[in-house]
Amino acid sequence: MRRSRGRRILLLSSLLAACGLEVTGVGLVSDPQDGGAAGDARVNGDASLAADGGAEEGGKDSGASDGSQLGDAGNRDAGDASDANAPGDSGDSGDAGPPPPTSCKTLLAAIPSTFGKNGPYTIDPDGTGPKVPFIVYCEMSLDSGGWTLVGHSAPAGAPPFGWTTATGSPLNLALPYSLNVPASGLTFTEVLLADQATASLDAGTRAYKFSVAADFVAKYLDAAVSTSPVTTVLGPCNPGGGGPVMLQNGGATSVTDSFFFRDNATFNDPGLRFGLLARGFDTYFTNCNQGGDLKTRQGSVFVR
Ligand SMILES: [Ca+2]
Repeated sequence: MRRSRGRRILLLSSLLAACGLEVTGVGLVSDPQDGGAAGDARVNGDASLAADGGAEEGGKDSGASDGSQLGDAGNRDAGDASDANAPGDSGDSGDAGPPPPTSCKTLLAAIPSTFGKNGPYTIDPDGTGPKVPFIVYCEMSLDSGGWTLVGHSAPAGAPPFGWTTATGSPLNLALPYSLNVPASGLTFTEVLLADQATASLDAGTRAYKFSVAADFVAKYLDAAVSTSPVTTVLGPCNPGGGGPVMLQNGGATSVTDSFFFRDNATFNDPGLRFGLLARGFDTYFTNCNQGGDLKTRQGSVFVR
């Protein structure tokens, strides 16, 4: 039990290290013998990593004053941390425990107590398939929760960036992040566009959602598709006629400079690229009805 958990933590440590993140203590997916499955699903990535840009300053993070991590106090386990670093800890009793969830949506469905607990979690979209589990940020509060972060911008961010581009890491707000959704195996039928709260991956003051076909990313690599109606999830902008007009077309998922959205299907001119860019939202229009009051805000793309 202890040794098995240690090995899984070691694996996650390696993944985090590959992302340039420090491991401050890691809880993995629901191990019923640990009691408190919800807490265990949570990765104890120190939220201050998001603000301080990751590995470079990661060593300064004690995690002791990490007030923004909800409900993870029980996961901080010095024994686990030492297990993760123990060079000789290669034993494994075969106690594999439940596999990671395939998405934040399935996590929330399996462990309803994760509702309201935004944060980093480990998912494995292809389940027992060959893809390696990885860390994502789950928005577990807005619109009933279950949203998986697949991209966020950063001030002065630059391409490549977009639906089919892998760059950055989810917890590092200093650089743009995009997952490369099809390569990850993640599936979804809803998209949530939100601005960022200050120094946080949580939504700030504006969020909009719409439904898409399950083959959205693959089918619209070089084409656009209507996203209407767009529904306001957060904020005062609640325009009629299908939502903020600049979000009414999506697709063009193969472009490597944005999560493309705009008021018409024209996406071939990179000089007129709108949507969530690596440096933040550009919606051309700024007001509620047309731009959803998103322009120039730092933003995130979640799927569910
Ligand atoms: Ca897998």
